[in-house]
Amino acid sequence: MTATPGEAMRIAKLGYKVVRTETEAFPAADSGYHDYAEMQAELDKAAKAHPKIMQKLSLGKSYEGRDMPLIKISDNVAKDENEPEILYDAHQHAREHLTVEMALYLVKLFTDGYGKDARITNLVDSREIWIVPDMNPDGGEYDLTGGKYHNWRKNRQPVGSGYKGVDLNRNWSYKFACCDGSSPVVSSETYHGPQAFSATETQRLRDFVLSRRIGGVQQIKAAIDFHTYSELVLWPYGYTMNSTAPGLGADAQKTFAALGRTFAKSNGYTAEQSSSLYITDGSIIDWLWATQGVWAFTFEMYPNSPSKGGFYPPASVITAQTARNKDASLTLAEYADCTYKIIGKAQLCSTASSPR
Ligand code: 0X9
Ligand code: CA
Ligand code: CA
Ligand code: ZN
Repeated sequence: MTATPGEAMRIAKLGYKVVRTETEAFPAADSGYHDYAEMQAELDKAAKAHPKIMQKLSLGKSYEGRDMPLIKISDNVAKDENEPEILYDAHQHAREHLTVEMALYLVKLFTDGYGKDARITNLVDSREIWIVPDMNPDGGEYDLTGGKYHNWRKNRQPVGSGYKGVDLNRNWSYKFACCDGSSPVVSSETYHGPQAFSATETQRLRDFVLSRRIGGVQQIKAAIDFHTYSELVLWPYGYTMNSTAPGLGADAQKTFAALGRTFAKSNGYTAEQSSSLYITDGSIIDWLWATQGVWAFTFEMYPNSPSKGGFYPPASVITAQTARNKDASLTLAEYADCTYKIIGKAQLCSTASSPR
């Protein structure tokens, strides 16, 4: 029996179990990319191979009912230990498929490298690593329908006037729709949604992040939100051109810039405050920093020009362009216990790390 997503949802609400079987695939030339089902299979395989250090959990379901996997990697993985936590999330934007490959690369890096590579082993032993490989499974699958790309960015939630889709990276609540960095128009690529967290998928990640606040202390200390493309390392805030602003003082700004420049040295990207690109309001990193005190970066991955494939670079680049972010991803995790070390102000960590 088959049903449209809308029908399936109504059937599910009646109490019947709805199993999703239809899946999309990449065009044959790009079969090196993982579609949704292949991503899930890869994650299941890794979890099975590394049960002591990896768990495949769930953030819950997307608007259309797809499971949103949540990966935890750490020693004693079944226990919540008192270790700095790091979040890597990918694929808020549907057409940015290379970011799913980035997340899968990190899963492999931390699991296959454990017990073999001292740097990886130290991190897995001393950190709790969270990976959200697919923030927008509905949009990602839609982007592949009919065997061709649709240049789709948003999620697939109906938004009125027959249109679908909220820009997930404009739907976070901090300075939501404040500053012309998003659109109130339902058909726009940067439509922010009727209100903050109107999108099912931003609710899912928000609720997870808030669940990591224990005894008033946010356990997640640092994060990278992966996008494509432009080869940039970006730090908060996106909503204002000012480099310091409420909640982002001079020491924090210097620390963001020093970390960002360190990452850029290793991956060859350009490092800058996110608003230097253009103003964005309601983005995840502004929310993570301002409301949770998480040292959050946006990475815009390969390529740096539309002539190299834009949002759709060939699968032949995946290996090099994910490995390119190895050092930056590990360095962030290493600094997660005290980012202020990078500006020589470790003494700030005992006081300034308390949540605001
Ligand atoms: O516009 C975006 O959301 C990101 N660029 S993309 O081409 N991947 O859509 C940039 C976001 C940068 N701004 C913040 N992170 N605040
Ligand atoms: Ca642990
Ligand atoms: Ca913990
Ligand atoms: Zn993006």
